[in-house]
Amino acid sequence: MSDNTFGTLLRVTTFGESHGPAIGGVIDGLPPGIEIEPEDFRQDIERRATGRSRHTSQRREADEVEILSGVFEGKTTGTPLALLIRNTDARSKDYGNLAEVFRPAHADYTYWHKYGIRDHRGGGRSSARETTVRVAAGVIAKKWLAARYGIRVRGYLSQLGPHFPQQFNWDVVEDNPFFWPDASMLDVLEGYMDALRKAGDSVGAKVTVVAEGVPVGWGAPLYGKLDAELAAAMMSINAVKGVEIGDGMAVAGQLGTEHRDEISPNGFLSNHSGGILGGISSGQDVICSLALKPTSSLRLPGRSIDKSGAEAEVVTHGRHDPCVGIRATPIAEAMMALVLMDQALRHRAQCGDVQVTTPAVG
Ligand code: EPS
Repeated sequence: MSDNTFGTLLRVTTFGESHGPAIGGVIDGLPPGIEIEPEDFRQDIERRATGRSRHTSQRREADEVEILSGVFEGKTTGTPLALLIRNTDARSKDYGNLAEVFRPAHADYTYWHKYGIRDHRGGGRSSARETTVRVAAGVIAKKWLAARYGIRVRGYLSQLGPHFPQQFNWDVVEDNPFFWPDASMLDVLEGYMDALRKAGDSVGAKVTVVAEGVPVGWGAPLYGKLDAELAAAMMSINAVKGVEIGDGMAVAGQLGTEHRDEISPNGFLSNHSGGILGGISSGQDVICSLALKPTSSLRLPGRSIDKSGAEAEVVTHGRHDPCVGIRATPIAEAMMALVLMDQALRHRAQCGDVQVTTPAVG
């Protein structure tokens, strides 16, 4: 496998499997002088972690982030920053039966055909465990974006199966295990998830991420579009099947007069475009949503085949998320922050000296 790196000036490489000794990553291209200490990682790592509510996988990982290089006296040195997170609670025997069969809707089947060898314990490399490293890398990007430009990246769950928020309040998002912006619906969600877990099924979800304070000008036509890079970054998260920028797929039904974000001297009058025009940030909030499919590892039997091609029934044991989307908000925030930081560095390199007299109205 050679495609484990993303980014251009800020390059993130991750490695490791769910049931190997550790996962980790190398972040290269960080500007020197960013203050980083192990404590910085704790909050976002906790927000993403398993076992923090009954609605997620009950695997209990320590998720301690070790910095191996690239930081001296609490500051980045401009050299590769390597992170290591040891796996401390893998229960590989749960997966013995998966060595010979393929879970329907899982990457088992495609990994096997592609590589001819597969770590079937947990999801191996395809496990959501890998996203811990992205979240750790995202912490550094969030910190830099906030300090340098005042940018805030935050997200919420915008759909859980058949449920949509009826009200919106950022202040309640961090106070519930779903990252849900409507406190009046929490009982409904709890009941829905409890019934789903009891039934042994799983469900999809949608996450929306918003970056506030992004200056106008980041992103490059045509092959370095900010929206294209966001889409690729979000789509690289396990289980993501759809990505939308701004109004996304709904633009197909809009008239030009509805869709256009009219401009006044005091700012844009709407934000259907999701803060990106021509692949370049407009100065408005950058808004990206992602749809995550239902977890494919189910204890309910499903039809499949074994390695010889014979019919097989698959039942998955182990500790799984009934809705992997519930833990995806910090992951999507991290990917947004990493893409923005990479674009910021590239913008600075090529266009850092550009000045126009038109005020930025975003
Ligand atoms: C996952 C399966 C479960 C989750 C895991 C993602 O692990 P296991 O195979 O050990 O039961 O707990 O998520 C994490 C461990 C994590 O840190 O996110 C999967 O198949 O994607």
